[in-house]
Amino acid sequence: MFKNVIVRRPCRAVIDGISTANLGKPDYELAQKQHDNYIETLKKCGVEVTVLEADERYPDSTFVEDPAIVTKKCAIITNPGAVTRKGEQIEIEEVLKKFYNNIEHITDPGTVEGGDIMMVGDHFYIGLSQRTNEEGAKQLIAILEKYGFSASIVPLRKVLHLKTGLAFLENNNLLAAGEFIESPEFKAFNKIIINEDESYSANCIWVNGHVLVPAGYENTQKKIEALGYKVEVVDTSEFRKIDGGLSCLSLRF
Ligand code: CIR
Repeated sequence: MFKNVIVRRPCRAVIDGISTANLGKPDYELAQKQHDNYIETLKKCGVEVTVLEADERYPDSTFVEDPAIVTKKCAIITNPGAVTRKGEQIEIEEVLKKFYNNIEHITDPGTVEGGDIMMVGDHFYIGLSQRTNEEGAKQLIAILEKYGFSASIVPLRKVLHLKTGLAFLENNNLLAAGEFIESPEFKAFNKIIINEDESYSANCIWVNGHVLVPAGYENTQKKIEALGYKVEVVDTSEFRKIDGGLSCLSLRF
């Protein structure tokens, strides 16, 4: 179960977030409203939400999942691979100090972004991507093993982050899209295949028995409801325009 969630308000510069989506620029006001609703939905799932102020220096800083990895035993401050995101990790460390005694760091030349890390119980899958390099993964594995966790590497071919195409919903249930549908690494899971035209909705989050699903993806929504979860639909259209989804918007621990 999760007790805490950290989010950061989208800044005005969110319109300049890194994007490959070709969907135009986010509408700042609407992004704010969607973020309000995201927070309210999380509260419904029984977590305490810490809301950080917008940080105009970093257009993508609302995606707090990337500068840190939060586990049961420690927090790991990452080292973002994207140039415009370097520095976000310094800000998140300040906040995580209030929650964790054990804080670890990924350092140059290693880079890691939290979106590439998927926690499944005591095991961590690490996506090797444009943002997370081999040296970063090596450092991360050493840290995780020090705390008694295990880890394995998954090379990515197309998607931005590992969790762009995967979501672990507990109880062995795994949403999988695109390049992950046939991956041997995930053979043992009860895989829920996300249709290609709904691939964005592979990025859902499990929060204490509820599953947050992005608005507008009916097939995915039905599949998750059929598994018995309480589905919470949240509109993330403005974050999608800058390649962000539900998981990217929070740290959950
Ligand atoms: C970026 O390219 O870094 C942001 N525009 C999107 C980050 C999405 N984060 C995530 O998948 N964890």
